[in-house]
Amino acid sequence: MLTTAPTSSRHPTLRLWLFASRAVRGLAVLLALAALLAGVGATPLHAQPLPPRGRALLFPEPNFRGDPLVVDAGTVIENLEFLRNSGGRKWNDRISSVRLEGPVILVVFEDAEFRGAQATLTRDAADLSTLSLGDHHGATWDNRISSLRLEFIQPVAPNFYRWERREAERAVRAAYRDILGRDPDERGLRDYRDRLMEHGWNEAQLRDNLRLSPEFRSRDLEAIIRKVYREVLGRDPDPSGHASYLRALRNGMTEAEFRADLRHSAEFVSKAARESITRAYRDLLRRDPDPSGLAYYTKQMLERGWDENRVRESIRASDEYRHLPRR
Ligand SMILES: [Ca+2]
Repeated sequence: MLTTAPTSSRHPTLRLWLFASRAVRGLAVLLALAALLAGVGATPLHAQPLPPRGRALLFPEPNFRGDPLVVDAGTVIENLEFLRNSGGRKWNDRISSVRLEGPVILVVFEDAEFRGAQATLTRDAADLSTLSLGDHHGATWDNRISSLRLEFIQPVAPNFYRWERREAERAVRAAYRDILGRDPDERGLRDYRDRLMEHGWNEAQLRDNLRLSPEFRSRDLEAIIRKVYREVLGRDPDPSGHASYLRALRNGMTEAEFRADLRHSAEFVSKAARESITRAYRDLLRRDPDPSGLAYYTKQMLERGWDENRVRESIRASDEYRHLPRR
């Protein structure tokens, strides 16, 4: 299930992929025929083992929400600009969470044609805004993927991923930022780069190792909880929120993951929705929203995925807006 743009046939990689996909379908038909024929005569002597299956689900929203782009193992997408979802929106710079199924790794790139920063995902990522790019501007992978490859994991050749020096250093820098909240010192950068390049470590091993470091284990969790609650929700933690985040942080949750998790809470989402709706009312209708308008638009935003622009469109279509004296 790969949604394609009308312009896709002009695009060599995509055409190749579509061809491959047709070939796979053709093969399936042949196999079905062979099975039929075999059934007529005798039991086949050598049942062919099925190849390992795997796929990735790429979601437009964090926490695996929204209609995903589904890609099968072996897929190479040179430019997400040429892929659109069923609503006609381009997939470029629009992926916010990733689920991996089966023995696959996903190699993602910041730019089209496998250029720019790259990262290898070996496990689910519920929120790409918690994964730093490793550049010098503190950017994350959220809404930034422009090309990708979904590869089978080769269990017999665990070191098949060959790190370029620059990429290895980028991965170390990103992991330090995400897990320790700082840039690596010279020695840490060198040691972990060597482990990636010479000992065949992957990015997940690097990150797991940092989570076991004394520096990470001795974080001031109380201070982190107070700080993040104030930043995101503008208040002190309640006892039950405090207890559950304390547990999660002790189990290795990073500060960025904590912040992202709170940003997905009903409290934050409805607070943000209320702010958007109030802004739209003041701009367009020159008044604050009444309770029923606020309730209606909050529902549309939380349950039907409306954004502020969609709210504004709807307000512009209202009688009140149309009858407003023009400035
Ligand atoms: Ca991009």
